[in-house]
Amino acid sequence: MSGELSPIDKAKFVAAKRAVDFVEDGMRVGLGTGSTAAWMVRCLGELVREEGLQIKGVPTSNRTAELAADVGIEVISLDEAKWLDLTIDGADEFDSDLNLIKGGGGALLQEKIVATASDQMIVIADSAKEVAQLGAFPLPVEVIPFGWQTSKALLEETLINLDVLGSDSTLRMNGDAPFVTDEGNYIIDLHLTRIGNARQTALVLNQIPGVVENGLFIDICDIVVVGHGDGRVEVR
Ligand code: ABF
Repeated sequence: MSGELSPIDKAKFVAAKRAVDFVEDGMRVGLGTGSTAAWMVRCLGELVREEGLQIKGVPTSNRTAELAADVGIEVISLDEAKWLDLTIDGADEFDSDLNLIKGGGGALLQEKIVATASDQMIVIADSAKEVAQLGAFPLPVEVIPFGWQTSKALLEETLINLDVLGSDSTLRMNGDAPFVTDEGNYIIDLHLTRIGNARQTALVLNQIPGVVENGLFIDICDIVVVGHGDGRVEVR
């Protein structure tokens, strides 16, 4: 399945392959979104098809739902599953406390709901995603389309009062039109450079009317499986 891979893809693949060792027969599994999570879905599909692994998967995006069905995983909704044994997902950044920035792929809302509804969340990432302090990756904030410019202005004003560097923000675009999430919302990316107090930032951002969710995942992740370009894997 992995063929000849570039070092970055190899790192993603080996992390994904190691993470599926945590999946057991009968589990309800949250399926993340993004290129690393796509490797994990393919690895799980192989176990389902070739070793008879019995799982039910709850996808975190339409794209993951399609891929999971294509590789033979039984897909159910979160409401059907109600609670999950495990979620495996990618991330844009993780720190030594296993706090994360997610949402570069635009699926942060479903990803956070699914991860929170899981006994355990495992993040799979290449080693370049590890940071001493979160914030170099633009922090995605999902907002409803109504009044998004006002929400953007309020976000920038709020950032000035938080322990973060930078208060610039941009509406995520898809060509000439705003990028629209699976839930029909927009994403505003906050260009912060450094987030001093990620816990406080996550709470404060969600107080702004119009904000649906932000991409800071605090105290949600239990394990990070880190893949390296030479094929080494670490479990943190
Ligand atoms: C999802 O996909 C997101 O939360 C994160 O933004 C992104 C990571 O993508 P990739 O695995 O392609 O780097 O996990």
